[in-house]
Amino acid sequence: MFGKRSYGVIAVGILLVMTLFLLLFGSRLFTDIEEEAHITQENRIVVGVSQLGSESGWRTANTESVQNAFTQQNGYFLIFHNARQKQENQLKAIRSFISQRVDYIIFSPVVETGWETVLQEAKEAGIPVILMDRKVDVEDESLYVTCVGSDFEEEGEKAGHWLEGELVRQNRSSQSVNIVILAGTEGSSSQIGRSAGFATVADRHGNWNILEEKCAEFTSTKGKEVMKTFLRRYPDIDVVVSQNDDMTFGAIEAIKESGRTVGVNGDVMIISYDALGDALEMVADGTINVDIECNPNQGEYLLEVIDMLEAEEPIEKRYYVEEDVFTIENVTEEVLNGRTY
Ligand code: GZL
Repeated sequence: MFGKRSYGVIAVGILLVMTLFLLLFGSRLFTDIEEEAHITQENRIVVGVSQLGSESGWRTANTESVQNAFTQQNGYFLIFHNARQKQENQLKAIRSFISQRVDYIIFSPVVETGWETVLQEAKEAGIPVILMDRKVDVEDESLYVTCVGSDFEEEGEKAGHWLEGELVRQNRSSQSVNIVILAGTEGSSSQIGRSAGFATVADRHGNWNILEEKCAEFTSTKGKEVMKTFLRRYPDIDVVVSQNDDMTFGAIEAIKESGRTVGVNGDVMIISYDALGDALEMVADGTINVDIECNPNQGEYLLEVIDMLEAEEPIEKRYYVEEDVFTIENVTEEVLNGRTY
């Protein structure tokens, strides 16, 4: 209908009109957006979050759940800091939140001890502190409002109870069983609780030999390295208890490279924690015998706690997230497809 030349004239005309619009209204447009951001920032609840690191798939999911909860749309201004596994970085971040006078401080303590002073500073600044995932070991429990996370001792006992039942099923409950344990970050409440819970059950069985428990930092690299050491030291390992799936992935690699087999039909039983989607695929195919779930989706729980604090409603000292135990019997397609981490 129009020749090429006409299209060119039309295009230039449109460009001219757009340029004119931006010159006349553009600055107001951006000012409005900026003012809008400023106004909503003033009215938003400011939350400082110190996340301990990004060492595992679990931690990534935990971070995502927090970032998906404390959004501008939900009325929050989130200041998020990753401490890269170092307590001194968490201490610095918390002090920075205090100097910025945030409304709330949330943090996942990399280890249980060494927090009294900074928590006292937050208390004196009148800033409520909420623990996420892991606990702190403090005399004065008024230094934090509440803790949202898992019952790690119960998780450890769940692992022990599963092994009790499995040995009965295999008709091996009176035979000698050699166990090695890949432990998480030393002094973290997940390591302390899982070790203690499993030991509570193991102590009831004189035929369970815990050959060695060694820290592998919750990472797959370290899990493989420590498992290689165990394989060199102990030729007849029957069970590996690995305190998170990332260490389990590394350990399974090391066991297979040594020529031994793992899982439901293998000669080394694998007990893992976290229940990441990738790990549940390995439960479904029999590589991992059992996976004790540790739920990282704590953002919604934390949101609810702050809503209650804002409404000055009474708060419990502890909120536990819901968790399951997965074996080949209950890891269905529906479970695998429904996994959010
Ligand atoms: C558990 C959490 C642990 C996970 C690991 O609540 O603290 O830390 O089990 C993570 O995967 O690194």
